[in-house]
Amino acid sequence: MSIQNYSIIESTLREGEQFVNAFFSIEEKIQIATLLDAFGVEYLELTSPLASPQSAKDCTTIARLGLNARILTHTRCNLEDAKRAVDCGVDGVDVVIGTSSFLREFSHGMSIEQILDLAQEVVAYLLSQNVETRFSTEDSLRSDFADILEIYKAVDALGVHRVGVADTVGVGTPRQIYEIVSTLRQNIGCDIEFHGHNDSGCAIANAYAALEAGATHIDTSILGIGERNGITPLGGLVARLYATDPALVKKYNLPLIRKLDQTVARLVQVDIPFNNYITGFASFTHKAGIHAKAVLNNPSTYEILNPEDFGLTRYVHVAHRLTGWNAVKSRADQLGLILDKEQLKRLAEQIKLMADNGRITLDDVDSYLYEAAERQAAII
Ligand code: HCA
Ligand code: CU
Repeated sequence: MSIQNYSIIESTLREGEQFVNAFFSIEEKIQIATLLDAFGVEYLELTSPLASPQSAKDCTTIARLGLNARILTHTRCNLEDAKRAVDCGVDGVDVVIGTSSFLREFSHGMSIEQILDLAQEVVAYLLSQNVETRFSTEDSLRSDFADILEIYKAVDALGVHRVGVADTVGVGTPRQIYEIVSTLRQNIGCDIEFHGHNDSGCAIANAYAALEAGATHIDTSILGIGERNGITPLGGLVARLYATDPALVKKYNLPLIRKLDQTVARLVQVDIPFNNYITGFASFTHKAGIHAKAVLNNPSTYEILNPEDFGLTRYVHVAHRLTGWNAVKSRADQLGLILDKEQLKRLAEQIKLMADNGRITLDDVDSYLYEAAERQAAII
């Protein structure tokens, strides 16, 4: 199935708040919410109002900001929580309950029959309050699929807007997620959401597989922050979709990704990883002579993402032993120096030798280039 309409449920302000370093003040939450809204995500998911008195206030405040994004909060599956959520004035409520034997035994102690009754009661209540309603099962992958299907069919029959598949522990593979979501797609009519943790590095691939299988909503957080090592990162999902077809992400304001990543990195006191999707400092750097030559001729040779579409620029690294004369020429061009091919080739050899004898910097390369240009001018 090809990916068509989908929405992002941005959960930096819910799952992201579960990141070990996250302690967002209301001002910071508003800053994040406003930026995400300007980026264009369709939904913002907020921490449950039952988490703490301040969380309840934050929920109400953000619900009243008048953002374009629909505002959701996230609660356990019981009537009291659902009522508190509705009272915050949110557009929708995401309810979740654990269905795996682990969680049934060690968390809430309910049987599948009890969960089924409760799910129907809570979903019916939320629908009666005219809020967008999502029902999801925590640890879906380690739950009995027949149980999940039975519960999802029951809430689908009540008219729930969405059901969610949650890979709570990051154990799923793209094939498994594809299988689960496509089976659900064949059995129920409502929308399908996927929430995937990244413990084994599959969160983006799993989200993508869910979309391929017919999921309509994907949960993300900025930089992927969340419980443990987090969930599908917003930038990573965007990169994955763009690589398939830039049209899939043209609805978003892509240059804001950098600001989003930088803002959240600062607020939770981490560096953006060097190899981060789109915004890592090495994401658009090219080094080896062969790469540099081809990229200078046509960037698509080694770039699946066009940095300009994200408001970024590529960098061709010159000051190292793998350099080539094309990269040296491009640096000379940037400095406005005119050097002939023979000179550029000699300079490339000189840079390689210097690099073999120790670290050299771009400043060193620039001085060689200026000296060579002066010598050339003197000869002419
Ligand atoms: C958790 C809950 C959750 C919920 C996902 C969802 C998970 O913190 O354990 O509501 O879809 O990963 O299961 O984030
Ligand atoms: Cu989660």
